[in-house]
Amino acid sequence: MRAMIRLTAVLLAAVVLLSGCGRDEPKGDAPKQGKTAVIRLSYANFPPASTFPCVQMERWKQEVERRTQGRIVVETYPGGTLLEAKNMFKGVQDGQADIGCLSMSYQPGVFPLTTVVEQPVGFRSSRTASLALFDLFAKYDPAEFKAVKVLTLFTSAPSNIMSTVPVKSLADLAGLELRASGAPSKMLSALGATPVSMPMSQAPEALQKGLVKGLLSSLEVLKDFNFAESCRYETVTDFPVYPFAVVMNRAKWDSLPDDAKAVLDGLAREQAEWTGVYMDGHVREALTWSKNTYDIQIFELSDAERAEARAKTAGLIEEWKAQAAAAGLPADTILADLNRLKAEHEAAEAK
Ligand code: DTR
Repeated sequence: MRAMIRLTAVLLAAVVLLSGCGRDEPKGDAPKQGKTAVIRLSYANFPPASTFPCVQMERWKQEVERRTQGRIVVETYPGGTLLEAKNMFKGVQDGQADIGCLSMSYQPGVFPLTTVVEQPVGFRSSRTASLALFDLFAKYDPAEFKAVKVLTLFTSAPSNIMSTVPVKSLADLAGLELRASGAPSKMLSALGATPVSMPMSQAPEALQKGLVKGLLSSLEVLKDFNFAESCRYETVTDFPVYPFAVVMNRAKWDSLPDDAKAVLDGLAREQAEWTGVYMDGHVREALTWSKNTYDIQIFELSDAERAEARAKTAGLIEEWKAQAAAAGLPADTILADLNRLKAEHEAAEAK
């Protein structure tokens, strides 16, 4: 009996020692760095782990850990476990998380330049919109992000309507409560619907409680949130994308060694493109899955209705211009740059 107790004690001590000692060593197959200190970075995200902002977060973590040979270790917190959608920007500035993923659409008025991307300019893919957003940011280095270091930017795919009742035409939108955010919410208003603005992380509960009859978002959420189960009707409208930024606490960034900074900077644009490509492919996959699993019905707006929607929402671009100008930005030049970048990336994608 005593021998048993001694053996158990020895085993316990070994477990404690092993878990404690390994804590600051690189993990996995990364080569060990001798006595070089490991830098640990916390990364907060607001939606569940299965969704695209978190998939891109895990990919970024993997690449950073591989490219720094384990000298940087990224600890990820999906699902709002460290910071929620609406306090992401402030939380990162206050140091509650080192890194955070935020959607500019959730904080109207705070991001006058980058929200040009959520205007109805007709993006057809997340890859094109993500690269256009990234390149626009690189050109203007806007004041709205001066308090933090921007690690990458990307967008959702174009938004479409998912609903519990069929929306076969614009007329069916009249008075329909749909969850959206930012400029896409304004777009719904202009078309006669009743937008209910909230971050995506609150959409499942709103749908479940019947507060909304559907939502406006990119269609991959049909699978990632299982919205296809309740929203059996999808209307392809190709409404705007939602822009995102991954930001880092400025002091934490300043404290990083130059070689680590170079790795993160070297990954920034590549990560934007990776996310766009992943998103576009995942939308297609989620649609197939939703058809097979829930036999969803898909409606397409006619060309005439698309033109009508464009005409009714054109005022939003003017509204953005006025806000941008009030913030001291060269609105017309920014918009022209955005359209040029869109055309360039679309042409590259078509090849
Ligand atoms: N459509 C935006 C952004 C978005 C698209 N897919 C997801 C998944 C998880 C969070 C956000 C998003 C939106 O509706 O918020």
